[in-house]
Parts: sequence; C-alpha cells; structure tokens
Amino acid sequence: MSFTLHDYVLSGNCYKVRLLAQILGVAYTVKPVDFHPGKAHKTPEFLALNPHGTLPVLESDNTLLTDSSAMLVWIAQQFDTTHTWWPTNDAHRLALTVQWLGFSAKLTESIGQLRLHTMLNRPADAATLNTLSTENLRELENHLCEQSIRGLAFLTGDQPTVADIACFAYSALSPDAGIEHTLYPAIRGWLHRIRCLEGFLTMPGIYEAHETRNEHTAAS
Ligand SMILES: N[C@@H](CCC(=O)N[C@@H](CS)C(=O)NCC(=O)O)C(=O)O
Repeated sequence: MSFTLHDYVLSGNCYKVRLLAQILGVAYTVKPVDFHPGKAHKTPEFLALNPHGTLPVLESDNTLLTDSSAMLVWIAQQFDTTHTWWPTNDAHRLALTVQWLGFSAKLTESIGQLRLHTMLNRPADAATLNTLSTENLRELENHLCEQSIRGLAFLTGDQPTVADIACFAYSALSPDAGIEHTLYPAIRGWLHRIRCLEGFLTMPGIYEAHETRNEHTAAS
C-alpha cells in the first residue's frame, strides 16, 4: 500500500512525512500545493479535503489524515518492519513517544508560527512567539542533556522514534525563525545524529551532514 502526500516543499510538517518515508524507503506520490503565494490550501476544493486548511494531508485507499504526527504513526506502523520507529512492543517507550509527539505540536505552534512570520511576513505577536519558542527549545535541551547523561542518543532511548522526526523539523528550522542553535549544544548534537541517519533527507534550511556517519551515532 502506498499513499499520496499533499505537500509544500517549505513546510516543516510536510517535511516530517517526507523524511520518515525516505528513511523507511517508502515510495509515495507527491501532490504539490501552492501554499505561498497561492494560498491553495484555503480554497473550497482543499477545505473539502481538509477542513483545517493545513498541510500536509495524506491519502491512501481507506485513510485520510490531516495531522503530521498521525501520518508518522501510520507510516511507521505500515512500513517499519523493525518496530523501532513506533515501538509498540515497549509500553514505556511507546508512551514516551506519544508524549514527545505532543511536544512536537508545541514546536509547530511556536517556532513554526514564528518562521511563517519571519519568512512570509505573516502578522503575529513575534515577541510572544519568540519567548514560547525559546522556552520550548530550552525544555528540549534539558531533556536531551539528561538523556545524554544516561548515554541515550535520542528522545525516548537509544533508537530514534517518530517523535524524534516530529521534533527534529522545527528544531532544525529554528534559524529560519531567527533563533540560532548556539545556546543549545545538546540539541545541536541530537540534530546532527538525526542528520547522520541512513536515508536522511534534506529540505531548504536543513542540510546533509558532511562528516562521517559512524562517528556520530552515539550520544555526545
Ligand atoms: N497539526 C497539523 C498542523 C499543520 C500545520 O500547521 N501546517 C501548516 C504548514 S507547515 C499550515 O498548513 N498552516 C496553514 C497556514 O499557515 O495557512 C500537523 O501537524 O500536520
């Protein structure tokens, strides 16, 4: 079974889906949507598909999904034969994965919104979004420091899950919103480990790791 992704190349939420699909080697069809400047995601045709008027949208035979976290879970459950990306055989890690998927939505609402304001001049309370964004990055930084002390390289353990993909996108894209990674060394290390994963995919603003992959797979 494959799927169609209604996609915009500069969308961090669309990128999450493209990234997991690429890592898992899943082929899919892309339907580009003219998010900017066309606002095609606000047309009656698109709203009939997704009343929220947001991207991405995933369509498959019997599935229509309008939330990127739900899409990551669906893709992992369908296509990840190792059961590590959506760790259904480990109750604790599964619960932590859900918890960090929830956190990823906070990153969208803070960094994602600030990025739209910075890049597309969207009206917004930039000061409040900046405060929320830095608070969220600080929380992520503290968690990743604690994980590192335990020798764990990723958000929920020693393997990445869909939660790492979900939190990666807007953490990595924060410079687009005017927030550099300088103050967040643990985040920088974790971003790098994800960029070193086999099958990693870039997007504008998120680049390939240039260093040797194997040297950067453990927590540092
Ligand atoms: N909960 C949704 C949020 C999706 C979302 O906010 N997408 C942005 C693009 S990255 C969007 O379509 N925003 C509509 C707009 O700003 O007009 C998800 O995770 O997929």
